[in-house]
Amino acid sequence: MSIKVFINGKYYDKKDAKVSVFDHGYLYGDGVFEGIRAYNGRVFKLDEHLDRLYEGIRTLMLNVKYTKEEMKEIVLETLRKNNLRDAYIRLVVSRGEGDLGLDPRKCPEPTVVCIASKITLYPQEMYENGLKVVTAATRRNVPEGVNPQIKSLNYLNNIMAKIEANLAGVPEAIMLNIDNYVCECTGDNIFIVKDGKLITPPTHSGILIGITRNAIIELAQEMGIKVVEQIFTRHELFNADECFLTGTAAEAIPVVNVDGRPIADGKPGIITKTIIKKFRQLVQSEGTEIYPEEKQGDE
Ligand code: PXG
Repeated sequence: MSIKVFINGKYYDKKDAKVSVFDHGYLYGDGVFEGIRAYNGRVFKLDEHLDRLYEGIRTLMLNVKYTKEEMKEIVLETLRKNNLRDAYIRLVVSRGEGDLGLDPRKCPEPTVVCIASKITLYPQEMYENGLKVVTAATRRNVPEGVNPQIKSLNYLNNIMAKIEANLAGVPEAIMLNIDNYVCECTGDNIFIVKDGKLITPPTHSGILIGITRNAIIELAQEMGIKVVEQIFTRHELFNADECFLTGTAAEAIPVVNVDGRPIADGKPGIITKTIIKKFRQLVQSEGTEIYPEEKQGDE
């Protein structure tokens, strides 16, 4: 069965799911997106993803006609139309179709797309043995420009950093901010463990405030682990006891080597492993139900 894609109020088969070349999302990267996961019939942190999407929408002054509640229903209905219980959801809101020229006033109506599909994850082996990563020369963009808190359709800095990772033969790259502090990865936030404490860069260092990051902070605090949002350098990263990345696609995944330096003994740490386990339990047990008519225990 072909997947059904939502575009501006209608569902299209994958082969017919097309957006105009005059859409300013395509022409200028003018728009925002979200990557969301569903596990076991529930959408994880849907409200948080929609809050972040609508913050970007407000800042970019996109004239979206759907309320947050309606957008929520679009996500759930797209999952139902595709009979999915475990999925990766991509919501895209672009400026819409308009004549050439940057001016957003050329575009009367934003384009809203919702794709629900299967997800390809890092291989299980990487969760067990951890990732090798490198630091990219390309910096994360500055908050004074396009604020990294906006999950915008312009990901070029991150894509350049991803190319650097590809060239180095590793799956991810660490991005620094212009002050040389560790910021995040191309599509994941970063945590280190030092002396039993979790440390992650603060919002003002120029990161996307990851939904997974926030969930992990909460989880760690519930486990009695101290969490601090604090800037740190590559030196501190090289000398951390443990390191892991968090993101909707990756969930939580250990990092065992940065720029050729093994992190501690070069194996995933105990706190990292515990957090990964707890996070996996969490995603299976909470979220917005896609099929609320299903009886409990009916699965
Ligand atoms: N930093 C950046 C720059 C991201 O793009 C994260 C951190 C993690 O945020 P969340 O909210 O997911 O915990 C992201 C998220 C994709 C894809 O298709 C990218 C992300 C999420 C899902 C899918 O490449 N980026």
